[in-house]
Amino acid sequence: QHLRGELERALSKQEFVLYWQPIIDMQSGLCVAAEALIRWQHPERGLLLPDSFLDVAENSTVMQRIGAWVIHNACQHGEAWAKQGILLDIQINLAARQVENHRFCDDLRRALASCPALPTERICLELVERIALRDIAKTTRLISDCQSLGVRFALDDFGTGPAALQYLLELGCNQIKIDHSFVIPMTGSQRHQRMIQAMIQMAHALGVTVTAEGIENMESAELLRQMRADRGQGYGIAMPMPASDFATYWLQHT
Ligand code: G
Ligand code: G
Ligand code: MN
Ligand code: NA
Repeated sequence: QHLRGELERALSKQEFVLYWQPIIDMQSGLCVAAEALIRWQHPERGLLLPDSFLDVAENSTVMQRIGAWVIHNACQHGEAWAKQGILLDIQINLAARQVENHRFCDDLRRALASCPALPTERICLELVERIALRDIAKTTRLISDCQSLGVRFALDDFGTGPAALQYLLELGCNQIKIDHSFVIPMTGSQRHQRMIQAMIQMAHALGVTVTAEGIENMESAELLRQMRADRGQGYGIAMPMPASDFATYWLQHT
C-alpha cells in the first residue's frame, strides 16, 4: 500500500528513467536494437531495479500508467535517435496490466503519432509467456491489431512458460527471446546447446527471428553465432546503460 503510493509519486515527480541494453546482430557484431529497461531513481534509496518495485505495481492500476510512461518515453528516445541518424529497433517490455487494458491499441497509436521520425516497424513489444496465458484468443487478437499498425512482437523469456510451444505456434509473434536460463549454462553443457539449437531451428522454420539473452562471455556468443541465432544480448556484449551513454555506444558499434 505504501509502495503503491510512492509509485504514484514517482510518476508525477518524474523519478523513473529508462536504461538501454544493446542488442547485436550475431553475424556482423553490429548493434541493431536496444531494450528499454526501467529504473527508479529513488530520492533516498538510489537507483532501484524493476524486480524491487514492478511486482507491486503489477498488482495495481498504477502499472497501466507506468507502462504508458515507458512506451511514451521509449518512443521519444527512439525519435530523438532517429533524428540523429541512429536507426535501430526499439524493444519495449509489456506488463499484463497494460495488455488487459482495452484502450491499449489506442494509447499505442497515440504514442506512435508522437514519433514521426521513428518508423513504426522499428518498435518491438516484448510479451512474457505468462501474460499470453491469461486469454490466448484475446492476446492473439491484440497482437494482430497492433501488428496492423506496423509494430512487431517478441515472445520474451522464451522456454520458461508453461505453454511456450503453443504460443510460438498461435500468437503470431515476430521474434522469440531465448531466456538467459538456457544461455548462461550453455558453454558447459551439450544438452543446453542442443536445446538452444532446436529452438532456433523451430523458430526459423516458422519464420520467427531469434534473440539470445544472457550472453555473458565470448564463448557462448561464438556458439550462438554458429547456431545461427539472429541477435544477441547480455552482460558479455554490453550492460544496460543510460540513454546518453547508449548514443555513444551505438556510434562505436555501427
Ligand atoms: O532491468 P532488469 O534486468 O533488472 O529487469 C528485470 C525485469 O524487469 C525483466 O524481467 C524485465 O523484463 C522487467 N522490466 C524491465 N523494464 C520493464 C518495463 O519497462 N516494463 C515491464 N513491464 N517490465 C520491465
Ligand atoms: O525482459 P527480460 O526479463 O529479458 O529482462 C532482461 C533482464 O535480464 C534485465 O534484468 C537485464 O538486466 C538482465 N540481463 C541482461 N543481460 C544479462 C546477462 O548477460 N545475464 C543475466 N543474468 N542477466 C542479464
Ligand atoms: Mn525483455
Ligand atoms: Na527475457
